[in-house]
Amino acid sequence: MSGPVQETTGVAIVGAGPAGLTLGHILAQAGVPFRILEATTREHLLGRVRAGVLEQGTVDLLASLGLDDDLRRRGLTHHGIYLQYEGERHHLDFPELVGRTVTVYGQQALVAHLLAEHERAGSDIVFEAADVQVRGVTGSSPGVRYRDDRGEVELACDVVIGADGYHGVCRRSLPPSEQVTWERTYPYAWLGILAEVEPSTDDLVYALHREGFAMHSMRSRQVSRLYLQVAPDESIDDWSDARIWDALQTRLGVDGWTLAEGPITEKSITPMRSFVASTLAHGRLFLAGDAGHIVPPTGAKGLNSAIADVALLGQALLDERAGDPTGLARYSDQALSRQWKVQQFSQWMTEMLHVHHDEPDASARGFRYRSQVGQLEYVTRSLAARQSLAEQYAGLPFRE
Ligand code: FAS
Ligand code: PHB
Repeated sequence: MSGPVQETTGVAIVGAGPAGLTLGHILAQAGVPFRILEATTREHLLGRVRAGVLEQGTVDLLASLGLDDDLRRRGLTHHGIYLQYEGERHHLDFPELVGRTVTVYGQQALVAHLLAEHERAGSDIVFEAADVQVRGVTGSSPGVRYRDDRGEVELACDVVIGADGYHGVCRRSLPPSEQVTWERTYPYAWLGILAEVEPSTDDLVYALHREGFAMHSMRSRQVSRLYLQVAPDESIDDWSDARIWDALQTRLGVDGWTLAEGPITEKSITPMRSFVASTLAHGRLFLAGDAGHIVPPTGAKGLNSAIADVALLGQALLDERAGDPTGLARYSDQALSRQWKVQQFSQWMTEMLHVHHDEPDASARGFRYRSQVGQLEYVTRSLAARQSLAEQYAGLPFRE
């Protein structure tokens, strides 16, 4: 019985989501050897729908890596968002408010493009890597152990990157004494659909309605992406296409506007949570993206935070290889400082736009709803408030 296969690389990246794939490109561009270990299949990875809005900083990073050609072709430049409440729809014009735009370009398309570019370049990516275990990150021989079609593999490396998302193994490999986590859940979830129908709006619509939140997003001029607030324990089986469209028509409807319907090609329910780990570094292990933090999707920050992390981490890894370790030493604090600003914005957007059906007291429920209407009236009528929202939605700098 032979022992594990012994192999070596420079950077072992666990997870081939946006964080892992983008970091791989940063390293590839600098000629740094790496291997990406992905638990699922290529098909499963490409089948995930998820996020849809890219901040300017994310677009700029992808462009700097020469990874924006598909994005330039298929991405949709958006000049703001609409906030809707009590039958009124108000546009926030980002170029007018903060001189920036955002780009609508689905995470599914981004991951497909990042992966295709890796495969074109012959990157070292292992799919269906099983039982990944982080090893020796506080000693002199960091590495990862996993199983592939050859059997057990011991992969020695200089550094391990946990880009394996909220449910991954890397964050969980930290000793409890080394890390605290902070989390809150929300008494609602998002039911999301993809529909083969031209979007009925130019910019995204975020709507507060007594029945619950609804949002009109999109993936292209032919495919709409829409969301509904539902109870956290809802089953997608209880939501027929007709029931979904009825709720969207009710919650998004305003005088003089029609929501076009079409065949629903994907529907799923996503729970809402805010989560932050107290550190993104432990010895030679560094966490990036959802492995270290989660936001409710209302502020469109999940994917963008993952990219912001790897922009910092990638440069820090290159600096260390050039003899300057300060970036890696500062990475966790820098990334988490930005992340807490993103957390508060995502929480603020979420609480402003969702209804608390779980509140048993009718008076308290009514008070909360009317306070939210008051908040939205203030935000849509105050230049300072609109600028603050636009500045955060369009994206904070990667480095303060
Ligand atoms: P990811 O979770 O994307 O990638 C982690 C990768 O690691 C996965 O491919 C996983 O298979 C792999 N992995 C996990 N464990 C592993 C192991 N043990 N070994 C090897 N590989 C392992 N954000 C928005 O901005 N807007 C949205 O509308 C939105 N919707 C979402 C819907 C859902 C259902 C989910 C889960 C997230 C959503 N997000 C949304 C957030 C999402 O976009 C994330 O922020 C983004 O995917 C983060 O990217 P990564 O950090 O790369 O993590
Ligand atoms: C999406 O298009 O999937 C999307 C857009 C904006 C959000 C969340 C999701 O805030």
